[in-house]
Amino acid sequence: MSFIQTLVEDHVAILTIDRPKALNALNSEVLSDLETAVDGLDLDTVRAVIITGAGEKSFVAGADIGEMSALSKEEGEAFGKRGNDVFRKIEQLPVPVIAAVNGFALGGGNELAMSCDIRICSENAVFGQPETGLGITPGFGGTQRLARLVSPGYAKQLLYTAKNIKAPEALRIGLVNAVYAPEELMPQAIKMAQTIAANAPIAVRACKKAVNEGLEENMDDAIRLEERLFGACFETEDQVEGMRAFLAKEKHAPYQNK
Ligand code: DAK
Repeated sequence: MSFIQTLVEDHVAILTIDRPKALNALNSEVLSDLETAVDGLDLDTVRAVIITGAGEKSFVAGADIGEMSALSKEEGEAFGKRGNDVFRKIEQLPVPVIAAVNGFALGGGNELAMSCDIRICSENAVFGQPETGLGITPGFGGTQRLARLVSPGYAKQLLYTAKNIKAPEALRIGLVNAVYAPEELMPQAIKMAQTIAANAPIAVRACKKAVNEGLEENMDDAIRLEERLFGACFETEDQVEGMRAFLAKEKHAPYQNK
């Protein structure tokens, strides 16, 4: 039995982390199951992914403290690499990934959410990097992604104080894009995923690549990257149909990923 439930409908995949006894904390098995679920996505069909947590209380309450408590230095580094490899795979999935944060997103939970392209959350969501209070640093990319997503100063405040923040503050600092009533979170995540899935898949993938890879480059190289990706969209069936329909004042045919 897997700790990840996968549901695919209408080009949208929903991956639910399902370990409610430990508030969906990430142990090695959950990480392996998550990687298997991500590897198993049929990217010919899936155009957007949602990651969420089972239950109403927690997205992911962090890496598993019980499992980490007895690790040696070498094992700690290996555990960090394990999580980083899986989260990097999520970050580099060709299709957009939305984190629907339905409660606690602490430590590895916040790090998982930050590996996704877009974060939305419920009103009861709580974010934080409690690691320094446990005698460790974040180990699944938290120091790097947090400093890039919010200001370096705010990231350092969260890292050094180990204090959690609630949904409105996460919204204020740009860690999440929107906050919803708990019962609205998944419908809104699905609506956003379906909107993405209805757009031309080659163009959407190119946007993800342009933003992610461009941010690692200087502006001249980043702009060149955008030019190449922009050029590659032309002569695709979807570009031809999208522009034909606009000029004919018609609704375009469903995009084919071609
Ligand atoms: N690990 C393991 N079990 C956890 C857990 C976690 N992170 N969080 C919660 N649980 C378990 C609790 O132990 C409890 O289990 P039982 O006692 O029922 O068996 C069950 O979930 C329910 O939790 P509570 O009874 O505590 O529920 P409350 O509502 O009272 O509190 C809470 C909810 C989320 C505020 C509290 O559970 C809590 O503070 N949890 C720990 C949150 C936390 O500190 N998370 C960050 C973990 S550190 C690295 C690699 C990775 C990382 C760092 C370094 N390297 C390799 C360098 C990542 C680190 C982290 O993520």
